[in-house]
Amino acid sequence: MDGTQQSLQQGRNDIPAQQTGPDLESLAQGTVRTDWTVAEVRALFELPFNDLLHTAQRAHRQHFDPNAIQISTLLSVKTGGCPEDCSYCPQSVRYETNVNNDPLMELDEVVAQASLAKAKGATRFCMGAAWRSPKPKQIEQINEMVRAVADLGMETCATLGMLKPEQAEQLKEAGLDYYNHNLDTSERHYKKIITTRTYQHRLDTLEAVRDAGLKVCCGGIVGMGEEAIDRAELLHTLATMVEHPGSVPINQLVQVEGTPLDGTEAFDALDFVRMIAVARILMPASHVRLSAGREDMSDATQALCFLAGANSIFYGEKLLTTANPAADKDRALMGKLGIQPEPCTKSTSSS
Ligand code: SAM
Ligand code: DTB
Ligand code: SF4
Repeated sequence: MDGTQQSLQQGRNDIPAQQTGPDLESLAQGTVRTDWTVAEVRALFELPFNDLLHTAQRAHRQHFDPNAIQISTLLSVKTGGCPEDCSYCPQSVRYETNVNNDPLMELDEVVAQASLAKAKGATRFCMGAAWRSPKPKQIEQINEMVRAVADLGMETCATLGMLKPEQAEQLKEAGLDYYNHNLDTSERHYKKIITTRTYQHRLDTLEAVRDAGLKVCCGGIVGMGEEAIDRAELLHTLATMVEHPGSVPINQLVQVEGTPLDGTEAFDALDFVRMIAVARILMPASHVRLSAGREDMSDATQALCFLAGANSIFYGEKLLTTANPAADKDRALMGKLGIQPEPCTKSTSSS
């Protein structure tokens, strides 16, 4: 016996006997459940990496083509000057960043950007505004943009801050498909990240969005100095909503100079992959989006995310204000992996 084998054998005596773990066979069936416990979620995070990824990939295949991903492009239609204090965000007026306070974009410009995104292969166009919540006039202006983008034959998404039930209904009426509103993190950690609106405010907006018949896009950010329990609690909250969000963006913090979270310890790539895999198992029929942070990820990390069940990306060189991989780089990655764009769900005369 060589030294390594000896030490491995000796080490084995120190490892506690394995407790009964999650039933991987049952999880791989991909049954949609909303009754998960936090203990169950934690146990998923503690699985050996290979068991976790294999189970996530099996659950993924129950609901999706494993070689297709949904492609969204983002546009910041109202950039900067936001009164909120989200400590990750370069658009808050409270932090000195290089983001200016721009007015709402003209309709023509939005349509031009959406057409370009469509020509490059995006099927969904997501319009973001740096608002705490939109005013009535602003909802009207956004509604015009929604109608025009829908007329291009694209799916539409908006992220405009907090909404009242009637505002969600107005957006639905205009033809909006998805509304993005993230929980960002666990309720406990949230208080250290944002003080100007509560977790309950976010849950109320999500309820208004759901009740209006809009599809919910809701996820969070990792790498904000949270603990493992916070990531488990965030996914638990999402996976125990009355209905799982149709789209679950998992963002890795993009650190921006001037924001309070700049300088936070870099997030471990394999922990990011775990986050994707656990989201996939908990919400097997939802699109899980490998969202912000891809500029800092290797092709290998992204490939592992797809294996773990990520099946959506933001595509195009810009997120809202920060960089995203160039479209040709993403096309090359998809080519290497044999991944195809998922077909658009919209069928209009112009599409
Ligand atoms: N102002 C609206 C709001 O906050 O509801 C909509 C736009 S806001 C920029 C949308 C989401 O982007 C945030 O909730 C957050 O999850 C994500 N985000 C913002 N800055 C980020 C960053 N630096 N890194 C990763 N995700 C970020
Ligand atoms: C989401 O979950 N991530 C996107 C989108 N929804 C709106 C935003 C990421 C923003 C990253 C920082 C920036 O570009 O300003
Ligand atoms: Fe404003 Fe949204 Fe940024 Fe928060 S995340 S500061 S609400 S733009």
